[in-house]
Amino acid sequence: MISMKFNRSHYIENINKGMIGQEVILGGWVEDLRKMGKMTFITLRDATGITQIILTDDVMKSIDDITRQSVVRVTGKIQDTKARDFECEIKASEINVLARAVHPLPIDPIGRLESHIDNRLNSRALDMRNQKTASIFKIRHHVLASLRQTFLEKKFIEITTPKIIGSASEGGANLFALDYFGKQAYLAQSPQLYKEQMTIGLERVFEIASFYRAEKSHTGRHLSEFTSVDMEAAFMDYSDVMDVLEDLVLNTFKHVSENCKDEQEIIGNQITIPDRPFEKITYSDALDELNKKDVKLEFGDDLLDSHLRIIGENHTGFYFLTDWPIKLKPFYIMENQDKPEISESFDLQFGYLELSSGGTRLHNPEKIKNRLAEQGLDPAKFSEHLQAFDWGMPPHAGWGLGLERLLTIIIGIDNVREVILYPRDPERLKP
Ligand code: AMO
Repeated sequence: MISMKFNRSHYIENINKGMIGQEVILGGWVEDLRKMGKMTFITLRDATGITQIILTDDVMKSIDDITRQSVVRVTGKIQDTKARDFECEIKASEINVLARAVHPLPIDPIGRLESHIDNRLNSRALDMRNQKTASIFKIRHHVLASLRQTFLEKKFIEITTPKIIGSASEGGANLFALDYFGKQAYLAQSPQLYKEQMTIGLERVFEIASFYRAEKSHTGRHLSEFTSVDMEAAFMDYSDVMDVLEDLVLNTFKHVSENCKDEQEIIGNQITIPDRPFEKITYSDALDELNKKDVKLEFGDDLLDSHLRIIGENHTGFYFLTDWPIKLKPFYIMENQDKPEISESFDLQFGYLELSSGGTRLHNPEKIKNRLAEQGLDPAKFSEHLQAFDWGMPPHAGWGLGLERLLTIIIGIDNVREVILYPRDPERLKP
C-alpha cells in the first residue's frame, strides 16, 4: 500500500494499459459522475489528462456526497475497460473528497454550455478547467518560452525596467497617474527610455512585461494593462530589427505548431507557418493603395483603423508598413538621411491589426532635444534620460510587440481578453 497524504502516485497521463493490476493514487477534479445500478462512474481530470474511475456502492458509502468539480483523491487498481474513450480505468478501493465544489457553479467549466466571456472572466479560475481556455494559456506559455529562446540565441539579455515612473516616458497623455508618497508618479506605458539606455552597456536587451495605457478604447485589441515584448539593440538599424522580429514570429509559430498539437486540436485552430520574407510596403505605397480605393489622404495623415482595414483587405497575412512620416512618430525615431520628412520606422501588421512598432532611434542628444521641443515636450524633463547619451550612446534600434495581439493571431480569435488571465480595460478592474 502506497501511503501518502496528498501526494499522488501518478499523473493521469502516465497511466496505461501496461500497468493493469497496479495500485495507484490519483488526485484531481470530478468532471462527470454517473450512477448506473450499483456502480458509480467518475471521469477524473488532473492537469495532464482524464481517466475513468469505477466505484462500487460500498466505496461510495464512505463519503456523504460528491459533486461535479469537487477535488478527490482516489486509491485503486488499474483494470481493463470497455469504455471507448479510455485505454484502461481505475477500480477504486477508497475515495476521499478533499474539497467540495458548491453548486450551482457560475459557469459550466466543461464548456458544454457556452458561457458569456464576462461570466468566464468573472470566474476565471474555474474557466481554466475548460480545456479550450487551458489550451490558450498553455499556448501562451509556449509562446513566451519560444520568444525567450530566440532572444537567447540572438545574444539578447533579459532586463526588467521600473513600472512606476516619475515622468511620462514617451510624452503623450495616456498614462495612469498615482500618488507615490506624496509625489506624482505614473505607471509606465513602455520601457522605451530604459531599454535604449541599456544598449550602452549590454548592447542587446529585451523585456517581456506588463505595461499600462490609460486609453478609453473598447475594442478587441486594446487593454489597459497589456504584455509588451520589447527589444533594443546597439549597432542595428530598423531593417536589422525587422529581421529580428520576423525570426521571432516565425520561430514562435514553428514552436507552437510542433509543441502544442493537442492544444491546437482542442481550440480547433491549426497553425500554418507564415511565408518569409514578410512583405514590406511603405506608408506612401499604402496611401497609393487607399487612393485607388477612393480614400484620399495627404502625406502626413495618420492611417486610421478604417484605412488599415482597407489595406488589410489586400494584405491578409504579416507585412511591414515602413517609412512613416517623421511627424507621426515619437521624438526618439530617426529620420531618413536623404528624405528627412520620412522616418526609419515600421509597424508589423497582420491584416488590419498592428502587432508591433519600432525603428532606428536618434542617438544624438541635440537632435533629440530639438525633436522634443518640436513635439511640445520639455527637454529638461528628459535630462536624466539624455545624460546617458553623453556617455557613448551607440547607434541603436528596437521595437515593441503586443503579446496579446500576437496571441490572437496564433490562436485564431479576435479578442485580447481571451488570452490574458484577468484583463484590465476601462470597464474591468476586478477580479
Ligand atoms: P506602441 O505604442 O506602438 O509602441 O506599442 C507597441 C505595441 O504594443 C501593443 N499595444 C497594445 N496592446 C494591447 N492593448 C493596448 N492598449 C496596446 N497598446 C499598445 C501593440 C503595439 O503595436 N515604445 C514603442 C515601441 C518601440 O518603438 O520600441 C511603443 O510603445 O501591439
